[in-house]
Amino acid sequence: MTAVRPDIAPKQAPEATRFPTGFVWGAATAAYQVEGAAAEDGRTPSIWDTFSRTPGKVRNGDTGDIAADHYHLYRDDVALMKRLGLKAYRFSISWSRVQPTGRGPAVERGLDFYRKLVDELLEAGITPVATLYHWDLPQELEDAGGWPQRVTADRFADYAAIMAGALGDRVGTWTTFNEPWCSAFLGYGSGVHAPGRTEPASALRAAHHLNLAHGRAIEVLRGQLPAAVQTSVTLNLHQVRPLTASAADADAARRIDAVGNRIFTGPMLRGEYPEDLIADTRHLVDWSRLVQDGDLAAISRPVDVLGVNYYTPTLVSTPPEGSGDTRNDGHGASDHSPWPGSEHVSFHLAEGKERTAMNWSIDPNGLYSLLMDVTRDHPGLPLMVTENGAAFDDYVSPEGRVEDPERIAYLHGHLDAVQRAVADGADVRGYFLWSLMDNFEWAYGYSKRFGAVYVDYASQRRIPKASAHWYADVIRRHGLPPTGPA
Ligand code: IFM
Repeated sequence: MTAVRPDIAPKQAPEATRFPTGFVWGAATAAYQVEGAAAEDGRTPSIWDTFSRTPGKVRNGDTGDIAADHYHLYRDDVALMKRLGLKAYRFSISWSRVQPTGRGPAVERGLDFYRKLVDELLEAGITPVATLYHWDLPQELEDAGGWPQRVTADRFADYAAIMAGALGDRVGTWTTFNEPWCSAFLGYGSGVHAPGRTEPASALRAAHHLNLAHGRAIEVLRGQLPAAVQTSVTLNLHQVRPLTASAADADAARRIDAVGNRIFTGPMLRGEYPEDLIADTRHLVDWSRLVQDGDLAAISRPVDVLGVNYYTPTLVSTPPEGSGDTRNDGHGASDHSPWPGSEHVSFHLAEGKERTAMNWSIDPNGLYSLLMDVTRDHPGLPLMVTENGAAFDDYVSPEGRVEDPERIAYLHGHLDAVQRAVADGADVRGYFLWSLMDNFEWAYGYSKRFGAVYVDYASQRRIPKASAHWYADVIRRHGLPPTGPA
């Protein structure tokens, strides 16, 4: 087993580099990206199994069949987390592993995996943070219509009840959804994610039913969980910026903010869909029929903490000729836009900024602004950075080490941004690095490495990268090293 490098010795950090008492240090993964064991112990295909087996959908024809084999190696992985000093582990549950058809009774063998994982974490002193849905709908539910169908929200509430019954009180925080924007708009709009449909109206319907499913699940969870257990949802809020000061670009930013962010924060945190979103999309859906009596009250049930994922800002304009260009929206190439009703907006890469292997520009101020914007718009709402990190072209040196100074610089800059936001009044309770280890990066397959821990997929050997040792040092200090990356 690899030990945490001793050459980064814990030092006493000056007060200025410290984070609030109780600030949680974690790392995150998701079921389909790491578990593997795709057909074991009763698990049935999810939409990502089907999608990844469809030729041309995922780079190199990669699938999550084996992934990082976390299903079998979870004990070693938890031991590694402990050595790194992680205080919390954010993972997701594979719905089709615990409820193979998406309805009816749970399969005990599937539940057992998560019981054992949670036991192992608690034994190691690591708080489990569980996400119910990170994009892997049971295929049977997609065959019945998927998220554009209202009944899928009912199915999700039943599944939430199963998980609360099985593990409720032993998980620190229950999160309903990870990035429902991706499920709705990449899954049913641009089609670069499973199930690969390209239907703008269905994408909007999916967004509403994901919102409804969230609200129904929060009701179920709150009804079953002890008061000390937290509920949440994680959103990939786009930090939208207009390219120029023109009115046209301001309108582009407003539109993308509406269909990228406020379509979720509006109903969840204010109990209403934004008027401008409805106006921009009313040629696609009849919102007065889609949103039924009681839906908004259900969706706006309070959460204890809002999870925020951030990687890069979103720079937009309205092109003079009016034809949009989504090549740089950061969400993958498609002839179909994931921005229904605002297809004429163009996306840009900021000039002069460094980029990650995803071609995403590196801009820690975007995270600072995002946390401050949410704090301004929703005062008093506790926040958690549930994902932040970067892919780089990592490799193992002949000495068996993985040096990733760019990732250390990325993490340092973004943690500094979190600290500045906290100092300026944002109630940020914790930070989860994406990702604990290299994994299946959706349509990019295994070609992108986001991990702090390198995974050699041929042997399943884990090698903590230099950034993992650096992060372990940050955790020990409860603050950033005073002089930047080690
Ligand atoms: O890998 C994904 C994760 O599943 C969701 N948020 C963004 C990450 C990087 O693309």
